[in-house]
Amino acid sequence: MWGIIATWRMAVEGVQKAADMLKEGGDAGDAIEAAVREVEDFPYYKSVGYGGLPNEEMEVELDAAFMDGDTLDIGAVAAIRDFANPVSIARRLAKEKVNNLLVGEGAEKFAHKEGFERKNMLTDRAKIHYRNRVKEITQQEIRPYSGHDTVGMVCLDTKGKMTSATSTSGLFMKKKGRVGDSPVSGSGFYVDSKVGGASATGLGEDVMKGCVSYEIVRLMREGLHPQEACQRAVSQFDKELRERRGKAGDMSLIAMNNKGEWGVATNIEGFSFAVATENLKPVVYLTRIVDGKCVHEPATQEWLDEYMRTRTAPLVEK
Ligand code: SD4
Repeated sequence: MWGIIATWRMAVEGVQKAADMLKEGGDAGDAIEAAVREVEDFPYYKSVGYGGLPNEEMEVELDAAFMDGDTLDIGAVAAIRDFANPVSIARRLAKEKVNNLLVGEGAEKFAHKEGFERKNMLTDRAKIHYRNRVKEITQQEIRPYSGHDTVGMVCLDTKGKMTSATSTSGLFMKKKGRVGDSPVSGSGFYVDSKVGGASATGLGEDVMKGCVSYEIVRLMREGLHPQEACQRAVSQFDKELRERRGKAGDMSLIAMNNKGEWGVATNIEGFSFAVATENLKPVVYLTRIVDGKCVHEPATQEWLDEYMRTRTAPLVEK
């Protein structure tokens, strides 16, 4: 069995690419890296890689992680600037014995020495978003921007190896140096090939409070199906946050176990994800919350067309 699951519609081209590799017996590390890079390189996605939205200083600071579920190796970078594919830097770091999580300038120096491609990640389009946002923002609190799209994935190859990876520009207008859940083990991602893996998108500050990706893997280890594990972890933690803090940030989690079974849960309307397995060709699903339970339906062609149209629509400066 092989499979890959990823947050948001934007991941489907990468999922397709990974599926092509996995069905030929490709490695889960290579497949997930190729899939995440595909998202990082597409300039119209506003929360990942090139074209990602900047922090309050108008700099694009990126977070990314990679985990190998066989060895439990982890590599992650946080607040890194001017490199094209943070997920590849994270994967390279995962091979190091020490220094698995590097931030800011240290991460940039490592990437430079390792020969990674430098790239100015701030696009003209992102600059317009920035200037428009500056005009709106004065009294608003910072939260995931509408259409916020961190990519998080879990992958299983035919040898039973599992991997997990994330990549994000974090929250639009975040403070310089702010790091979310995406490069933090157990929060934005976790994977153990003996069980399965999970990954998150949403408000990092809240996801980190519950180590939600690890919690889902823990529940799967106890025998829960990935869908039940995601549902229980997200519902319980959402409730916990509301009881203790009066509100809960956006939280959407995807998971897959080592049999290729998968699950998704969210506390928001409008979450989409992409999945492919040996038995399922790459497909985009939309999740609705019905009586407190997440229900997934394949996205219609109309929805898919509208998604691309709005993502690539001309942008006017306000
Ligand atoms: C963060 N979790 O930096 C990320 C943001 C995100 O979709 O997921 N946006 O907090």
